[in-house]
Amino acid sequence: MSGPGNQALNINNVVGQQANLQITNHGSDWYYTVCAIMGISAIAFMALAFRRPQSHRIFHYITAGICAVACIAYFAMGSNLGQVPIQAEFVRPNSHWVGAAGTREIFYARYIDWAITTPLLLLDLLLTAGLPWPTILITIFADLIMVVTGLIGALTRTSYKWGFWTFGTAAFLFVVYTLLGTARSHANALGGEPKKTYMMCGAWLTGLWFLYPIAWGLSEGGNVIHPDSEAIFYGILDIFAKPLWGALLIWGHRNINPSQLGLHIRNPEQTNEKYNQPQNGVHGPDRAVGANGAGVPTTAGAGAPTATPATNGHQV
Ligand code: RET
Repeated sequence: MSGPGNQALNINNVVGQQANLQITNHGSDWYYTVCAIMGISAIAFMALAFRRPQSHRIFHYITAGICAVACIAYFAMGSNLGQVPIQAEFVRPNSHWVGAAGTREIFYARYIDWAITTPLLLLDLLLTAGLPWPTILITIFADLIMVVTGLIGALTRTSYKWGFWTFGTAAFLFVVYTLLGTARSHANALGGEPKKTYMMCGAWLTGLWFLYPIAWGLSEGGNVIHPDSEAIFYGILDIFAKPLWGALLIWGHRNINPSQLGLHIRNPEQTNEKYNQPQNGVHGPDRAVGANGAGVPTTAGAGAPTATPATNGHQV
């Protein structure tokens, strides 16, 4: 589709907003290709979700959401949008810009994507390990520090960008510590399918995520590779990190009941509740049957004054 077919670079070529070093039509075509892959994957995961009961869709929904957000981010990047020219610290090897490094196209859209999707990827994985929610929360917090410092470093013109990269890497190592330590031992304790799925997806995720700070060092950081190569590098990583990883995770969950993971999700299909029907004003005995027959504490009779708040909780 390169050449006259893809006009994004011509149309979105705003004077004063273009970097000296930016993607070409090839980079744009590739970004649009990844955009399509993400979009198709999001639709496929939603289609798979509808084949399961509502109480068994959480991992499909999270993973579909991840791919949908990536699809939009890739649309922006293919269109040469969501970017800003930043003075590069180093002259790129073999660059035409003699004497000065010039500006490089930095896609901040990438970081908006990551700020939304990497916490969801971790949620997918850490729920599989049956981790207590405060531990999930602090891990996602560290992940957000990683993404935000990566963005600020990318927008920094001087060598101080590496300071942000260092903070980001420290935060990332905390995430890795949770994955290889705490979460792994929780998954081990669960055993069976959750353990198998966690081990597979956890190893995949950890190995893959280590390549991102390297891609950053060669692109936004060191200005070593061309923005088209940056597109290919991050694009391939993202395909492995989102649709392919997500498919493996969802496949791993085919025989896992969320209640095994401490996820007690109300299941109207099993308890014969009718949608939009008031539950006699309170959450009566129907409700107390709990998700998937999991032993949920019951309140006595329909007249019980309070609901059973724990039934929807994530109890671990
Ligand atoms: C940055 C730079 C700062 C140091 C570190 C980084 C790591 C980023 C990672 C991103 C993962 C993104 C994924 C996207 C999915 O499509 C921010 C590059 C450590 C690990 C999985």
